[in-house]
Amino acid sequence: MDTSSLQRRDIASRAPVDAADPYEHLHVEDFAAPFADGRVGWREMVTVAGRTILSLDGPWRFVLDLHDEGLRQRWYAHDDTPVIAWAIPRDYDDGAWQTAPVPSCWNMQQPEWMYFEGSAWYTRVFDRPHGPPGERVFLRVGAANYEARVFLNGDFVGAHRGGSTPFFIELTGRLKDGANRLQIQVDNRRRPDQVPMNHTDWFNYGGLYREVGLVCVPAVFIRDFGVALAPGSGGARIAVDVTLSEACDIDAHVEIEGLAAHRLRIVGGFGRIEFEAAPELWSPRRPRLYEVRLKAGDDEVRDRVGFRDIRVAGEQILLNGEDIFLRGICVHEDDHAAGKTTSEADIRRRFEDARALGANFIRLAHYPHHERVAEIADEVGLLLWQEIPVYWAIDFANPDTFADADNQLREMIRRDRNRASVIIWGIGNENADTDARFAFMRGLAAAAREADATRLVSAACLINRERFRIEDRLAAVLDVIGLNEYFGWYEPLEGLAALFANSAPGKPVVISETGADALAGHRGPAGELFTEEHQAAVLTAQLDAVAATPYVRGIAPWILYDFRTERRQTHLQRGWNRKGLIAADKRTRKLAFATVAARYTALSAGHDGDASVLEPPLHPAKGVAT
Ligand code: GCB
Repeated sequence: MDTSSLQRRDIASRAPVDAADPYEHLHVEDFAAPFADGRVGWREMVTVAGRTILSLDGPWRFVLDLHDEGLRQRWYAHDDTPVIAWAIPRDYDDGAWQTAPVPSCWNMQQPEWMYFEGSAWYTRVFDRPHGPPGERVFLRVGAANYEARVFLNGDFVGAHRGGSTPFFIELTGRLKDGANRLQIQVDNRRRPDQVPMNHTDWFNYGGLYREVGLVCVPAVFIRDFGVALAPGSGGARIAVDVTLSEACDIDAHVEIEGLAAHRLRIVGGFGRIEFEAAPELWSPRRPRLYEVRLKAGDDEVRDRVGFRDIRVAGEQILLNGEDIFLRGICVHEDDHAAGKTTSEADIRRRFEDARALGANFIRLAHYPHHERVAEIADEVGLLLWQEIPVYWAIDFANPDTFADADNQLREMIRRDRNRASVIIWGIGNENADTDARFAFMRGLAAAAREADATRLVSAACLINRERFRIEDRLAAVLDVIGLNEYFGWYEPLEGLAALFANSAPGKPVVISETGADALAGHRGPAGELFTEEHQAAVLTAQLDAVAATPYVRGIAPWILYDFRTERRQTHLQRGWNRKGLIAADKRTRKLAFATVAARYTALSAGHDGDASVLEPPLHPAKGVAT
């Protein structure tokens, strides 16, 4: 059959299968092309602060689609005629025989789905929400790894790429009275031009692994808003900016509990105001949050916001004007039973363990974590580094890869920019120092600052191993130099002192990773790799070296919990990275946990200010910190 005359855009819109040539799909290979055009990104996001989300979580009909038949055969265009009435056979009936829960990672649902990488289809029916006239309805997907294509009542309505940030697709005007059929095709294939690319040191979970729901808003609604201390105001002024869905001119009203109430003029859909206010500042010891209400036209949003100042001065990091040392720990969003799907309890346990370690700082590796993480960190007083997965050998020369990374960065910032706990945006991890990478990263640093002028920008930089010093062109565009170094594990420990002595970064350095694998329970001499003793000895030496190096203003050992990764296949690893201070059961603490905890506890007295104040509780049951 001659398929050359097929127009790309036609493929998505042609008539239901029964009417089409039944063999046509066998010969079309650009079947995914029509769906690239409808991509949504950061501009289409809708703030959900204080809004009710109508949950679509629960069991969805589900099938794996190894050969992409769903797009080829246009499964989304099928009507719901029962098999008994079919005129010609089909290969799909909404997965009526099988379900998967949303949110979840399909890998964790059935043993035979564990290593599946490819497309899968989720289908469910929901009733159209009934709100006031003019109400608009958006689908919100918390995260889908990696690419998602969405179909409503047989029509393609939008797509998204990037596996760790939320996306929104407007359904207004497309909803029928009564039942509506929603289908989401999720594709988790690893590809060299994606962000991350195909090679990473974590497990590639697939699916709708964060919550899915509907958000209903008025015809003109608040799309985005920011509330923060005005940069450079010394904590004496607050700035509020508002972006509406439409380019209209109206008044908005902002109220900050006990502090201020102001009218703010919106022109062409955008408004900004700065006013005097002297809030009690947010810090890890006193994570004070204020209720914020913002009204514009018929819309209203609410949030709980902390006010704090973070900046660098020379080689110091200043929190509210005071030098701070980041006693950190890295953490992946990974669970031996739930994969990448997380829960309130899991997040609070993570924070409890970090607190028991004496940490005041967490690096969320290597992608944006669930939005509840930063919300809870705001409440309990933990500082966060949050990043996008610009990891290792990204296709830096590819403009489309840049567009993907830039969008993920802006989506992460839009989602979390009102979270005081987030102090650092991470834009990359261990990328080779090429011209293409430098241009790419310069672009990302500029994007981060344009989207948010109130935080620090960092990345895990490189070491020049010939001159043995911290040397990376990228350092010039960062506020804080992140450094992943594994002296004592991948290379001899002796190099560390030389590296620190040879380097003169002129900016604060944070050791964004260091550590050693240890299988829990594997004991032996400190000289033997993979023993708990060896891991503890490496981290002791690292903490000693850091303590003797004034420009190192923080350290985040790799990592809180062991995590799943197929790259690691010795008999001591068996598919797990064993650098956790705690085993994958999230209970068994290795020797190194106590080693780091002892150091951090000693350090904390001098570094967190106001040590007389008790740390806020981690569980709301015991009282939410204000
Ligand atoms: C790194 C990577 C991290 C790995 C870690 C390791 O430098 O950034 O993703 O998991 O090393 O264990 O080797």
